[in-house]
Amino acid sequence: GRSPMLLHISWFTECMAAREPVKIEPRHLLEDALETLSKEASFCGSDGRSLAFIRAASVLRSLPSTLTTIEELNRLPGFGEHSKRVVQEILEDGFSAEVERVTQKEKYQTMKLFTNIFGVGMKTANRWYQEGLRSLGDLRNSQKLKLSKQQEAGLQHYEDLNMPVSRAEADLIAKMVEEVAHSFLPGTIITLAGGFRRGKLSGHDVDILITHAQEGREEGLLSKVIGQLQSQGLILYHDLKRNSYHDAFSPDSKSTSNMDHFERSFSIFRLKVASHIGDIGARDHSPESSKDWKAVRVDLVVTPISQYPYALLGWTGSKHFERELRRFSCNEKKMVLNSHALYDTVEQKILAATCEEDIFLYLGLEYMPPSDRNA
Ligand code: DGT
Ligand code: MG
Repeated sequence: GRSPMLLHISWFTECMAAREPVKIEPRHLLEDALETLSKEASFCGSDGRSLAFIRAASVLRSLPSTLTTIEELNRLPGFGEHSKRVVQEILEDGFSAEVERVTQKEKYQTMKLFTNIFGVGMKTANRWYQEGLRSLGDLRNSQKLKLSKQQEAGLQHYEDLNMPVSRAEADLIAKMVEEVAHSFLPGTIITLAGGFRRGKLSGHDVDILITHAQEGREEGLLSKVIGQLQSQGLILYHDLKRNSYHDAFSPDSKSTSNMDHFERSFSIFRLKVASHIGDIGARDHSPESSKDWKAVRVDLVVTPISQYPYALLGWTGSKHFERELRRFSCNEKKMVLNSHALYDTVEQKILAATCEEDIFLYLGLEYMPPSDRNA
């Protein structure tokens, strides 16, 4: 059969042509419901079910207008019976009893709380839940719990890190990084990737790519940049991973791991915030309200220029778009796509790209600008 991505694209075009201005149900209500069920499924270890709900939510997101009738729903690709049932319920009653039940569950609430801690994955969250831990207070007060440095930082800055990062804050951080990078290596190219590149106005972190037009000049730059920012008191946490492309990566490996092998730093920046932002917090009278800084999650990723177009495509997201694109490459084109390269398994060669457009061309797809990749 045709790949969901192609179905999706052709259906989308069809829909744009028959655009109707009706609007009854706020679309986020439906998407949030499906996302809740997706989370719940992943908390239960059902990755397949989780993905099915993500797909359905992504189809809704790509609709030109809000869904209003169950008939429209029946024409949509990528909608399983369960997702359909939930959407139908909300369209008819304004809410879904199943979703309400899930959000009330203690396990769901606890898993959501714990997995929102920087450095805590599903396994750890589940273990803590099984041990009877329920709140951040429980984690902070536990005597026997052994937290990693990353989790400690995540717990310490939990509130800040779960506040959205604004576009202005992201730009400010990119500028800080650029200035320092230029002081060590003029001509360094800094790119704001992730959701912000797709035009989102806020995000959960700041994803920054670092490269240089001369291959190899970027090597060793990151530790200098971090060191400099650190000496200015701007880094609350950082974990530098060295480049492991050559020792751990083979382009035709069947590994499904999405982790890439660039030199990178998972960090938490200490960002000065304008006093009027602090004023919002001043309404509550906690000592925190006088704080004139905010902890922000920043990923710095260093890429050689030869891999930059792939890194840019891979780090622009969305996660779901990446997943669908990689699946399409593999199933329809017999090519393995990741953030380093595109590997043609038939010709058995790596395809070099100088820009994102080249990659879409290799895949036989029309170029999609970042703002169209929000699926
Ligand atoms: P948000 O939540 O507003 O930050 O939304 P995004 O879309 O910026 O999501 P984010 O920051 O989690 O990831 C941005 C893109 O970067 C996403 O498409 C996947 C990619 N990405 C994130 N972490 C990794 C990683 O460890 N390895 C690879 N290969 N890609 C990653
Ligand atoms: Mg991001």
